[in-house]
Amino acid sequence: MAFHNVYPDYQSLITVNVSLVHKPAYHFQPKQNWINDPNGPMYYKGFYHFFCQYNPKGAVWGNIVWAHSVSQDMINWIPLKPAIVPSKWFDRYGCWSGSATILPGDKPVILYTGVIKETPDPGYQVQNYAIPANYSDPYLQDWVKPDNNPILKPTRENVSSFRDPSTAWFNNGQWKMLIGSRYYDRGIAYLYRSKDFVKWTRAERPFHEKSETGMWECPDFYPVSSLGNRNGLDTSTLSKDTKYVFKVSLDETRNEYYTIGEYDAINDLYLPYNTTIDGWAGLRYDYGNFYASKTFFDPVQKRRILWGWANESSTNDENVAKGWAGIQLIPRMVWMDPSGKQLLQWPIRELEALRGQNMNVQDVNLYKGDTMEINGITAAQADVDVCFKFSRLRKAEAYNRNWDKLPQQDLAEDLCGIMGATIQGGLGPFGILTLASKNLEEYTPVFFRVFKTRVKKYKVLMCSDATLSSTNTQEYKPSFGGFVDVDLADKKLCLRSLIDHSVVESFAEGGKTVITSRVYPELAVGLDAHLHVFNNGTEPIIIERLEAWSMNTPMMN
Ligand code: DQQ
Repeated sequence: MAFHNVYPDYQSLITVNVSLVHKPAYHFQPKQNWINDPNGPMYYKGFYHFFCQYNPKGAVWGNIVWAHSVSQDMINWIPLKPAIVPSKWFDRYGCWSGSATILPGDKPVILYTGVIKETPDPGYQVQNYAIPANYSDPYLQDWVKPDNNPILKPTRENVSSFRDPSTAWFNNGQWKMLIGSRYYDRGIAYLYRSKDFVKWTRAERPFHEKSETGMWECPDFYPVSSLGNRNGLDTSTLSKDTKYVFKVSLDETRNEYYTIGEYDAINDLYLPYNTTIDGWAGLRYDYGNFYASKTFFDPVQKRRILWGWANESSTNDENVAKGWAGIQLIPRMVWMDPSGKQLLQWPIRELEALRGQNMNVQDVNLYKGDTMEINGITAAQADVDVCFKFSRLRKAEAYNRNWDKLPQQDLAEDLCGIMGATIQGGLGPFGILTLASKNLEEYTPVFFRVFKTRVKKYKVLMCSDATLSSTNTQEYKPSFGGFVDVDLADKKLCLRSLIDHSVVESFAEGGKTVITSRVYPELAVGLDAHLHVFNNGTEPIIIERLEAWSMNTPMMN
């Protein structure tokens, strides 16, 4: 849904009622109203700071300011007043997305996009900076926008496609940062250099660009350790062993993709390896509802953390009626997979402190058509971690070799739509039924199905299918899917799902493939929600180990 559409009739409708029915409990969100992109995450003097795009009036996009919260664990949040709100000629029509950079001497600076005119659609964009009014306030409650703003104006051809400054990095005596843009259908990340963080000059060549990808929003660029090391790196780290990640959010498809590559620090160019697809069919952090993501380096725990926004799948009218829209997904640690081909992601371990009442299952067989309920936990607010084993791969269904000609994301989604959890298979479908109603009128299955290619390789499909999630017919109910890059030598597949009322965030195989679904059951609500494990393949599956926890509710804004 292209939310940049302004809904004049909706954007200033004041929220009167907040419905808690589908409101997530442990995912980041304000008390009410609309949020979108994560902005400027950082750590400062004992607190994690988080900002995001926020409509202070109502529950659809519009009137955008930077909401601000602080936390000591990124799970419990204290709300502060919005940090950046339209107040000057250079941001009168909106304070759009941006990033934080910590300058030497522990001095944070925010770069953000200001909208100075409403035309041309979606607005005339410039780049601004803001600095703390009082560096000794660990909450950084007040921000100053100096009068020498804007620091960057667009060129004639990209006045309305010039936004979302990245975190800056420092090398060869200068600061560097990226701005998302396009030229017709060519997505572009422009690189700017500065010695003083105020006067910026555009590099002659874009940092990276790609035809037929449309406007690049929220570019993110960072180093990752490549030595099988989970430690994150500060954005300015430059070493021979380091690999780089470059991510863009595609306005046209509302998906993101990332590549892994090299950084040419002399010419300030990004060079993706030819082993990763550079285009909309590239790798995704999340094959479901996930957009405008941004990472930051956590200097305390030496890790890189990824934040991503999950929009609602409900209609504008429904959002206005419930009084809120948009959540941030649980912050994820990201690091390089030992294969070097992709990243791995895992919910930050601080989340585990919310785990309460617990259920365990071990060594239980699931034969074709079996479902088993996991009782004793609050299934609408839970964390489930399960590993499935099987003794043979022989029954895996044939993988049609023509499928390889299709973009893998489309294929995965199509297969999940056609071969849902109820369609019997060989090795799979097996997995969990989340947010299930008592008599299974509603449920959101998260499951695996294994295919065998002609060269005796296995293709593992992961699905998170909202088709039957709700008896409400108005919602968007996609069958999200992604492939999981494993060889199955250990004949085992593991899955973790974070279930939180209207969000199911699922991690396969230690974070190789991740899918988030937003769903709004009518019956499987609160204490009427159930959790099951199931197998609908002819090959028996063994639940090697399942642990499920009721999740407690943190302090949430
Ligand atoms: N959201 C912001 C823009 C950004 C878009 C406006 C991405 O800065 O390009 O709310 O979701």
